[in-house]
Amino acid sequence: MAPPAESRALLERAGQSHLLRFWPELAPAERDALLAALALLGAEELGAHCRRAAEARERERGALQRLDGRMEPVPAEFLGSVSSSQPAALARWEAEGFCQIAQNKVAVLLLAGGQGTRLGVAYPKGMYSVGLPSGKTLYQIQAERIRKLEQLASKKYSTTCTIPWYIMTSEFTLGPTEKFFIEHNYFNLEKSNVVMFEQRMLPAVTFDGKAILEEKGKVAMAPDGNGGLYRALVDNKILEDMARRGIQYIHVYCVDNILVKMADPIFIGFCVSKGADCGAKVVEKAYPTEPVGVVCRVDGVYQVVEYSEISLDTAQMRSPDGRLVYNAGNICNHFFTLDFLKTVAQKYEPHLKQHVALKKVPYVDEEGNLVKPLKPNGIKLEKFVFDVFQFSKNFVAFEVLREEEFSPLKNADTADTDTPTTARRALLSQHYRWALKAGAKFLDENGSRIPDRPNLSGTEDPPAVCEISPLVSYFGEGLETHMKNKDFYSPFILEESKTEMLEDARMN
Ligand code: UD2
Repeated sequence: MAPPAESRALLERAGQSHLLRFWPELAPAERDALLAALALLGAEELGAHCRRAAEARERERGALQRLDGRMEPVPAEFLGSVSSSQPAALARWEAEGFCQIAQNKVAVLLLAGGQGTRLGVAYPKGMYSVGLPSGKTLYQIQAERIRKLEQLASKKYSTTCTIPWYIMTSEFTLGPTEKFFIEHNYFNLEKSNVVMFEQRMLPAVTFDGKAILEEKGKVAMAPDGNGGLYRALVDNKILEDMARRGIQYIHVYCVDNILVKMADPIFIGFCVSKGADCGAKVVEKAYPTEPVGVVCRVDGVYQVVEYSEISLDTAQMRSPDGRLVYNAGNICNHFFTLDFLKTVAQKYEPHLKQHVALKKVPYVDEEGNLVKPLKPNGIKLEKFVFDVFQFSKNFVAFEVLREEEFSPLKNADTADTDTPTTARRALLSQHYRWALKAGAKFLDENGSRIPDRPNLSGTEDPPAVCEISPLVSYFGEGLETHMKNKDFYSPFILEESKTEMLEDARMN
């Protein structure tokens, strides 16, 4: 049976009739599914999308040089920093942050729609366990940090507060993420305070502007980038949900940073105190080609220039003090006011740039064989979450310490950086440093004292293994009660259930 004449005519006009090439071979259900998918995309829109993708790729090939001359670093007055601020200022910002959290004005929003191709697992990254002694996954760690922070804020203000957790997923991640949360009873968070929603998908396109078939009857689709957030907020009425709950400030973050300080009271307090509508946490970039974007100004307007979009010459530029000129490394931790998000969603979203990502997209060739290309063959158009900085009326950046706050999980252990091993090491060295600071002593399996290494960096394996549950401590606070002058056999896990025992021992 021939495909419906109307569909064929529409696709032909849009330059996409190849999508029906295998029609005669498709089973009835596959035909229905293909027609339904094409109807949803709309032939005209699909044609326009494919043209846009091919043109954008052409344009971007010559764009780097032009951007370089227009970049300038973030001026010092708009850049706060943990390391150069007085303790009193940090304490003030922290108190401000806690005050906002206690009033139920703060939410966290997780970007979790990515495909995690570099890590090479077939499930959402948040479900990944980096091999901690507790076996906890990224999602569990994050859920426990939220619970602890709620407790801390509630206690400080003798109230009961909630930090709603919004999770943006995609067609790839929604199903498994939901299932995982249900299986784990939402990690003891109130289900109604965990709001999952889905971002849109876009077809992948060949360099000459044709949508790609990943199966004989299936168009290859990919999420529309983490800047798809702004459309997804509208599609799913999330801003209304936030307004209903009285949320005013939102901390947006990406799924794979094992050290993420969700709803960090210091960062929230800093942004609120400065009257910012939009803010970004940054760390000092480690080396010129590190795969993090840099926060800077382009033509006087705030922006992140992504690692794939900065030229090597510019990335390597150094100031007289030897630091990289563009050193404000974006760690995908953003602050937004609800009002700012509303303005972006209503007014600016259509103007956000569509970035070109060149990917290896598996496809069926003209003979119908499945091909897994060895080099990029497809264009994915993506919006970036930080591209809204340009619309901010009062943008601030806040520099934090890498070893305390940034260790992303991007690659499998075969790579040198940003792997399960580096993430596990970063977390365990941080917990080891916290434990030492709280006065803990460590013993090996023979009962011999393990010499202390208080200045251990996040890139080394700690001499003793000590994992501290986020339910016991959010960021190293309150550990003396459980650990001061006590001996712990390595490896040791400080779980909430053990803390009472330790306190009893201290009293006696
Ligand atoms: C991101 C930043 C980069 C740097 C780096 C630090 C962007 C665009 N780039 O780069 O500047 O800060 O992180 O770790 O933010 N995601 C979605 N939907 C999508 C695509 C991605 O939700 O369609 C999520 C993804 O699940 C992850 C986050 O966005 O949580 C970042 O995505 P990525 O890991 O692909 O970004 P990366 O490492 O290229």
